This record gives sequence, C-alpha cells and structure tokens, in this order.
Amino acid sequence: TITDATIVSTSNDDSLVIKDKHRLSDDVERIVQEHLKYVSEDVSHGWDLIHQDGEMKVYRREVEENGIVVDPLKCFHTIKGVTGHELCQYFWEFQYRMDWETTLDSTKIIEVLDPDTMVFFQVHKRVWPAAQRDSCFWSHIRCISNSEEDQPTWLVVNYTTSHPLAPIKSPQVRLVANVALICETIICEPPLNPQDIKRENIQCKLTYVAFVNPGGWVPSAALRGVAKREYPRFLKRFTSYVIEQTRNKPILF
Ligand code: 6CM
Repeated sequence: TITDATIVSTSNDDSLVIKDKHRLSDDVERIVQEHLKYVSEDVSHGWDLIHQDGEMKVYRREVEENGIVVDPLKCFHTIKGVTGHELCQYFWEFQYRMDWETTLDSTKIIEVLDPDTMVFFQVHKRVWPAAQRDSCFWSHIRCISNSEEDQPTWLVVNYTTSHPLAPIKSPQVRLVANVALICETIICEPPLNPQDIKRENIQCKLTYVAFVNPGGWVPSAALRGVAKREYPRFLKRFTSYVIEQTRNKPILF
C-alpha cells in the first residue's frame, strides 16, 4: 500500500516516484508550496532595487522585528548556457558547496531524510564585530512539471530546523533562514530536433529569495551593508561557477 507515502514527480520524464514520508515531509511540502506562490508576486510595491548588474537584479524590503533586521530579499537573474536542473544541483549538493560559498567556515550533512532532502549544519564566517553565526536547516531539491511542452521548474529550499546533532552552543548564535532558489529553463530558437539543442540555445531564469533572521541583535546598518555586498557577490560567483563546471558537459535537462 502507499497510504503513508507521498507521491512526488522528481524526474523530468513524467514518471511518478513514490517516496516514503519522513518526519519533516509535511513541513517540506508546506514551505515548497509557499515559495511557489511567493515567487510570482511582483516587487513593484515596497521593494528597493539595491543592486543591478546586467541581467541581475537584487531587491529588498526593509523589515525589522523587535529591533532586528530581517529584510526579505528577492533576486532575479538570467543565465545563459545552463539549465535550472544544473543550477539547482550545484546549489543543493554538498560536494560543491565550499567551491562557491565564500561566507562559510564549514558545512556538513547531519541527516539524510530522503534522496532529495538533507539536514545541514553550517558555521558561517564571523563578521566583526558580530558574534559568529551557525545554521541548521533541511535542504530539499525538487522538479516540478508545468506542462507537456514546457521545461520543468527546478527548485531548492533551505529551511531552518532544530536537530539533536546540532545543539546551540553559546557564544555562537543560531541564525534562522528560509531560502529558495527557483529556476526555469528557456530554450531559445529551438532546433527542429530536440537532440540538437546546444548550450547556446538555452538560458535559465533564476529567482533567489531569502528571509534571514540573524538570530540576535546586529547593528542594522552593518547588517544591511553586508547583505547589499554579499548577496550580489554570491549570485555572481555561484552562477559563474555553474557555467564553468557545465561548459563541456552534456546538458542536464
Ligand atoms: O543561500 C545561500 N547559501 C546556502 C548554502 O550555504 C544557504 C545559506 C543560508 C544562510 C544565509 C545567511 C547569511 C547571512 C549571514 C549573516 C551573519 C550576520 C553578519 C553580521 C554583520 C554585521 O541557503 C547563499 C547565501 C549568501 C549569503 C550572502
């Protein structure tokens, strides 16, 4: 029977994959659906464009909770020559993380919940004069088929959770994150035969959203300054890394 299982399409060949539920399945499902809804909400009211570089646009909304800056962030980018699957794979997989993440001292997998969902514990680089931060979050990758003709949407969600293997150890401060990378592949001037699609025929529309609570007071101006500098830097470095890694590899649709 499949009564206690979730059925999720995780492949882009339309096959349904039956997966066992785990203790965080409902949480994962709820947050994924929230991101899918949120991604299409526009940024015309209340959002400031804080950085633009070619196709990359970074917006934020200034929000404070109990005097702590928790500004939501929304970034858009279009990257030539890579697919959404490739971007999400390099973002999600542990083995590549330290190649493109410049804001971490360490990362480790502390639990595998299912083949698409891991729990990570990360120690962030200390930014003087603030205390060092760490984070513990589940990270889930998914492929969503939109229609027969369209390329599927790929997404990764990183969402804070507590875990017995990652107790909070003062003076380190636990940050709280809810981050999503959502990618849509576009085929430009598609050749008649799909087998002939080359990297020059593909581009990817990326949306990256982040809600981060630094988990303790940090001077507002300093935190906003760090965010304004580091998110564009991350997007640039991460996307260039994926372009470089995939350049001479077969396209992963
Ligand atoms: O999404 C990114 N990386 C993922 C994999 O590591 C993961 C990380 C989420 C946490 C991002 C929070 C960084 C904010 C650190 C603030 C520390 C306080 C500083 C005090 C300053 C005075 O989803 C890319 C993350 C890119 C971050 C710029």
